[in-house]
Amino acid sequence: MTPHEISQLAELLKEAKKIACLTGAGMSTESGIPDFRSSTGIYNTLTSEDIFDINRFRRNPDDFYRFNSSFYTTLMDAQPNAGHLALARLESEFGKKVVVSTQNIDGLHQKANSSTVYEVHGTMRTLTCMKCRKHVSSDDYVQQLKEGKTLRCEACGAPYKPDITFFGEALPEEAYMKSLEAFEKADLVMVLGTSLKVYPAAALPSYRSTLAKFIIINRMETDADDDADLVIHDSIGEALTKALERL
Ligand code: CNA
Repeated sequence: MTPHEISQLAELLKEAKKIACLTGAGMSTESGIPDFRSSTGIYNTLTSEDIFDINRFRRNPDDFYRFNSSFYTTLMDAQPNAGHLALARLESEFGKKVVVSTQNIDGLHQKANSSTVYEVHGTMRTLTCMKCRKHVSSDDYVQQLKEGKTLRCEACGAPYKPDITFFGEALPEEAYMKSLEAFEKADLVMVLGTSLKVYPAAALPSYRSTLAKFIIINRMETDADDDADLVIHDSIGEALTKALERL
């Protein structure tokens, strides 16, 4: 990235009061969690992409739990990186109002102390029984999850489903509605580390006001690049850290 891009980023951050961010898997690659669609992403190591499809999970939960053992272990052990910390610092050190709508299920924005995080694709922290709807914390099943064992409800024996949004499921309504409101009210919208391929989350930035500034930081090109005031095809952690040094 060029020094000019960093000074443009710093200037846009400086002017902003209300910032709405849409973050994706690229936000957490610098914490060691692979994304989906990069050359090193999960879709390149899977035999089938439909592992996150709800109909496949209903037919065969064993595959999902087996595949996710190593992914879950990586998620549990990961720590926030410079990018997560920079978003939290925009609030704590620079007095910005920052809303983070994340497609991620790793909880790293919360670990970094961002105050307002909407998980539009749900969370791995809780599980719900597919039959009797018993709702439990994943904390009580860490070992089984790491070992890739299929989790079953103690009450009725049906599989537990992690409360993440599978392909084919509706988004958590409250998180999505609150995100929409934040994107409408923001004077700066940032897209960070997402290929913008998964809808309806990918549509959130398009709800911004015509007066709002629009920044994309993503290693690969996205379909929204042409609409942005600033596009940086580089590391989120580096770009935000360098820009914050100039605030
Ligand atoms: P994606 O389609 O894999 O896109 C990620 C994007 O991030 C790519 O365009 C990359 O170029 C870019 N990228 C990767 N690393 C960096 C970096 N360090 N700096 C800047 N850009 C980078 O992932 P999306 O989030 O768009 O897809 C949505 C899915 C992915 C959501 O449902 C997530 O739940 C799911 N996912 C989440 C995690 C997680 O929780 N950490 C990990 C993997 C997948």
